[in-house]
Amino acid sequence: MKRVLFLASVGLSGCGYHLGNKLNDTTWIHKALGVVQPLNHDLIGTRGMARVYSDADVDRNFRTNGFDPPNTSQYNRWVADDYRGYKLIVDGMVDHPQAYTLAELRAFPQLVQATRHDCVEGWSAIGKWGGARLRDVVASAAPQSGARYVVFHCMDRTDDGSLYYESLDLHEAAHPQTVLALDLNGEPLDAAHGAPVRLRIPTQLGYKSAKWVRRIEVVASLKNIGGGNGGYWEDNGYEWYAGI
Ligand SMILES: Nc1nc2c(c(=O)[nH]1)N[C@H]1C(S)=C(S)[C@@H](COP(=O)(O)O)O[C@H]1N2
Ligand SMILES: [Mo]
Repeated sequence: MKRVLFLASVGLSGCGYHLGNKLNDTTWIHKALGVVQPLNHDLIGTRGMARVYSDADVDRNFRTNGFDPPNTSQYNRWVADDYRGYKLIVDGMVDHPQAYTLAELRAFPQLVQATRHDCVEGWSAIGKWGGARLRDVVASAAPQSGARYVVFHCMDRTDDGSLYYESLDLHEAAHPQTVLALDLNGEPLDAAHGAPVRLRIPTQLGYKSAKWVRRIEVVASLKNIGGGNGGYWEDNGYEWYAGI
């Protein structure tokens, strides 16, 4: 497969390190951050693993929260057509901008894991999320050196009429449990939970897990995006770093 070969070549050209197991996974970060020493996943970029639950723990009716689903004619057309026309854009400070259909996102290795979602408002729910790892999708676009963050541009409108957005730094984006979720509890995501693609980062509070993602932009700074604090809720006073 073309993409797999491409990923392998990114790994090879990024640095001259041993391409053994774990290090290989973070090669694109080394490249993006211009780091000379190999990074160790256990020390940087993970901040621990989120607990994985069993199928029996899963909340079959996963609560929904936040703004209403997008109600644009474009989004409604995608819903009606089973999202066949939708593409997830990955661009910004990258060598290879991408636009992935859902079928292409499903061609990435899929992670399916039951993890707990913790909302800052004081509720939790366990869902079995499935999708492509964020790090694989970002790596496929080949972030440039100097890149620091990934910004998730969403399709829903907030209270002030702006589009919801969120961001992670590249270390967080590389966390092995962070997925661009396509499925919840064995079914394609429904519109209420962020279809067709939503971020699921189980190591961070719920507001970081952006729903209805349209575009992932790789940037050096968050200053010029939205209110400059890295997310809609951050622009309204929440912490940008929401690790749990
Ligand atoms: N685009 C978008 N993403 C969003 C939100 C939102 O309003 N819009 N709400 C956030 C909050 S506060 C939570 S708790 C979760 C809720 O996800 P759920 O509806 O699947 O439970 O989505 C997060 N992601
Ligand atoms: Mo939340």
